[in-house]
Amino acid sequence: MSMDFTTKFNTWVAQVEEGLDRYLPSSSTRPARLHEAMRYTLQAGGKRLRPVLVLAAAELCDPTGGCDPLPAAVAIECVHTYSLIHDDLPCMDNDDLRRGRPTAHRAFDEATALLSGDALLTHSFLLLSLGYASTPNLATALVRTLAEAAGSERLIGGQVEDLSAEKQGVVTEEGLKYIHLNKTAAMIEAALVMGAQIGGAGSAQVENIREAGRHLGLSFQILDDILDATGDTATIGKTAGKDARSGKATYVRLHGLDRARELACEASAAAELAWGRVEGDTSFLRALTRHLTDRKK
Ligand code: GRG
Repeated sequence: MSMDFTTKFNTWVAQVEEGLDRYLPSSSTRPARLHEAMRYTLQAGGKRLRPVLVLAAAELCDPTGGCDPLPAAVAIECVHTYSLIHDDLPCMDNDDLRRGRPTAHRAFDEATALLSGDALLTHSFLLLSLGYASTPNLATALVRTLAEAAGSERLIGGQVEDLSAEKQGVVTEEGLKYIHLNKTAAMIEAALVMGAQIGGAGSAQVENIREAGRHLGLSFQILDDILDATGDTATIGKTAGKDARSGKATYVRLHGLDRARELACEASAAAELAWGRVEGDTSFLRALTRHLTDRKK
């Protein structure tokens, strides 16, 4: 029986929440303050987009569910959460609010926040090595996909250029695309590719899925820029209007709100087209693409 989009999304989010609880050390594990801090941001209720993409891509490529995608889903959420904790630190965006709560360095202290991010990043690779120990080739492929996406040429590279564009107060179209493709799209692509790898997809299918992820990632980030400019702090769960105040490189700054909205729709349409080249039942992922283009947080 086919479930509707929201039911399916919520079912997967519930599995992810359960996985986060199961695969993280308990908050009483020594040193308790560190484990409390790891769980504090991780379990603050993000959208869980990346782990849901892992689960959805795995089901798309192997509807029989031969191999459990949950450890990989939890691993990518750990990396994503580490990047948010570090991004909020005083040496980067210096933000007070994340996922509707005081940021980790406000709720704990700067050293604990920094180390909780480090620990989440490290834990993600432990989860991949333990979760896929019985399929070593798959474990290696997943480690590679996640490490490449989170590494110096993608997530961290995008963050570095973002910070330097903000400092210099200069942003070009090419620079902005580099930042968005690497800071945001890399992890969205990686989530889909990891799911496809778990589902045993061949290289053509993996590349088509990666391509859809790239467009989805761009559209997601343009919407993030739009929501920062138009949303309210209570709804988006982080400080609204911060990009404009800090002179951040965004699509809204470069093109204005109306053109940014058009560009988000164009990126979303490109993702739709890319889903058309992917084999299997892509209805959930297409619906998710549309849903993310209309999102309010
Ligand atoms: C510190 C290496 C390092 C990287 C930081 C994630 C990040 C890069 C910066 C956060 C600010 C930002 C706008 C990043 C772009 C990616 C993005 C939109 C992150 C927020 O993802 P959501 O909206 O967050 O999925 P939730 O909380 O719902 O998981």
